[in-house]
Amino acid sequence: MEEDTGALPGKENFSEWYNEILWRAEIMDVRYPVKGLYVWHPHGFGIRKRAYAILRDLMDRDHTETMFPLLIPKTEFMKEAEHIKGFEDEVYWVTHGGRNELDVPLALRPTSETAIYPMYALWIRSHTDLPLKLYQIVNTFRYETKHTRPLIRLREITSFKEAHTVHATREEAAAQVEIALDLYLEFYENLRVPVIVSRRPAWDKFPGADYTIAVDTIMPDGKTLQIGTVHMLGDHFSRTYEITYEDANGERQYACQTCYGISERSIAAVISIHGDDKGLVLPPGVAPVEVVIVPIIVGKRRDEVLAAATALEEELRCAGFITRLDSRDMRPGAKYYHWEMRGVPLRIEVGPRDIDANTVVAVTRTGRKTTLDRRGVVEGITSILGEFGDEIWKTARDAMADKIVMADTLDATAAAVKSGVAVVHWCGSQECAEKIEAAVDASVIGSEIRSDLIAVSDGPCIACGEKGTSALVARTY
Ligand code: P5A
Repeated sequence: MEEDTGALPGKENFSEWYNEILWRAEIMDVRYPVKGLYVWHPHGFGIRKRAYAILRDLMDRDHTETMFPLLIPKTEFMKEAEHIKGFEDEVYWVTHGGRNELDVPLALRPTSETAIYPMYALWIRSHTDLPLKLYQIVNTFRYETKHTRPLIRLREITSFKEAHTVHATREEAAAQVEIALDLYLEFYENLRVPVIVSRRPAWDKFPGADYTIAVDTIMPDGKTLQIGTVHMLGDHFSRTYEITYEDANGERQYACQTCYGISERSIAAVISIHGDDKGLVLPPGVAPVEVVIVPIIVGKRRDEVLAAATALEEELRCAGFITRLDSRDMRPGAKYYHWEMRGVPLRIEVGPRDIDANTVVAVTRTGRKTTLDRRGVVEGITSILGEFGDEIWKTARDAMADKIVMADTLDATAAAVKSGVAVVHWCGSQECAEKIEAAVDASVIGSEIRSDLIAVSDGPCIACGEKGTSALVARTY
């Protein structure tokens, strides 16, 4: 691929910055000729691969991975009324096999409840079969009519992690909602992406759910991005699909269910939250290259420098770092630019002077420079990468805190949502939410807020003055 050496647009022009970084840092190619479908570049996929390895590990603690078919018969898809209403405008239908029209049209899954639950009805017989906790990581298709955007609003979601659990009681299902939220918080802490958890208003819950708890982050332009949702399904689907079990007394009961999902929006969040004007900034845990070694080759000591760099690469690989030696015949400055754009957390420079002094120079992606003793290089890098992860976590949390504004009036809310998220008092009624939304040109996205960056309280609703409690108002992706 040809090397581009132009500067990125400043991150204050976030939308432009985002579009440019996707190709300059080789994350996605947006030229695929179907709207809403994009192609992963290997570097972007490397980030996805590591992030999803973390997600898989978290899920595997307490769930089992599986894989269901992509195609769902219309007869199954159309069974749950609310679910149909929520998704019918977003479904792609397969109607033909070759030149033959199919007897039963097949939906490309927009999500897999209606593929999985008929099978759960066959599998679950007794209370001893419960709880059942399965997940899959698959592609799903949604004919989105809002503006599509790479990694953020896709028509083919390539990395849809969906979990579907079944429980004997509502209490157990409610407890599972909390377990899922904890898993998602841990996942995002690994990605160094700060989040806010809140309960979606009833009209904004998942189609077919009792209630939805969402995980949002705040993007650099102040809009929120929903990067995960956990749904309490109650017995809506179990009644539709006859998911029943025999309890200890021999009586048939409807099961209670939850489901929860994360998509490649998680990768969009990593890119957007940490990146800067020089390119990506990747947390060490998800960087496809953690350490890049750049030999500083001058004159006659070329072979000696390359041998020292190769030995260092070998040592770092053995120590478990994902390491790349960049021995291309290019100026060091061009290499620095290349790897900074791609977000590599740490660059190690090895030149003749370092060989003489038995040192190497380590420079983090955020520009912190340290001279390390060559003998203690593994320990040195381990601690620098640890500190680097903490540094970007703090930067991200501070940036999020700066974008959260307490607002007491509609005017203050309207001002706050121009560049961030407003925390207001709201009585919980749809009528007041509509008033607020019309007045401030943003949405009431959630209440029952959980975030250590937000102090929640009771107070008069900013629309009607009646008793209210803290709620989030934001422009959303
Ligand atoms: C939970 C998993 C569901 O589909 N069924 C199985 C439930 N929930 S959801 O809220 O509709 O989607 C889960 C998360 O997926 C992301 N997401 C998307 N990402 C990219 N492009 C899209 N078109 C898209 N739609 C949803 C969101 O992060 C959402 O929270």
